[in-house]
Amino acid sequence: MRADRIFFHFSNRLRLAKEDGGDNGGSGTGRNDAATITKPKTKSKRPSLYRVLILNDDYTPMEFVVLVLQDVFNKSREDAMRVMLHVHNHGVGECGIYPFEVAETKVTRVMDAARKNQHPLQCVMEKQ
Ligand code: TYC
Repeated sequence: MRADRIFFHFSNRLRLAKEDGGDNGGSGTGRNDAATITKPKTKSKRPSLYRVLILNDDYTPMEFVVLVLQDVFNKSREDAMRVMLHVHNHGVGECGIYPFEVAETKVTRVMDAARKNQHPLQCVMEKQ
């Protein structure tokens, strides 16, 4: 750092430390110029989570379901195959758990893909 930059840097730190530690309402300790983290006044709530499920039917091709699981739910080919076979054998299966709007978007993407390809595949979400 150049000499004038070093001077500026330290004089600025000193100024900030004085303001911070003085009697002027600053809340810090004056030890550094980092931003003060204050506790939010309102309680923040964790978002409710939703399970996205796909349902079995007799007509949607297995390969289509696997591709949808890979594309919409970012599953590996192996995981997608496992979920698809679970749904095929048990009637319903979980694709993932997400906050409301993410779950809603995924359901819409699956239903749109199914409709476009004229498959009866159904996808739903339920509050966890
Ligand atoms: N049961 C379908 C078939 O035999 C395959 C299938 C699997 C369909 C999972 C939907 O969610 C599903 N072609």
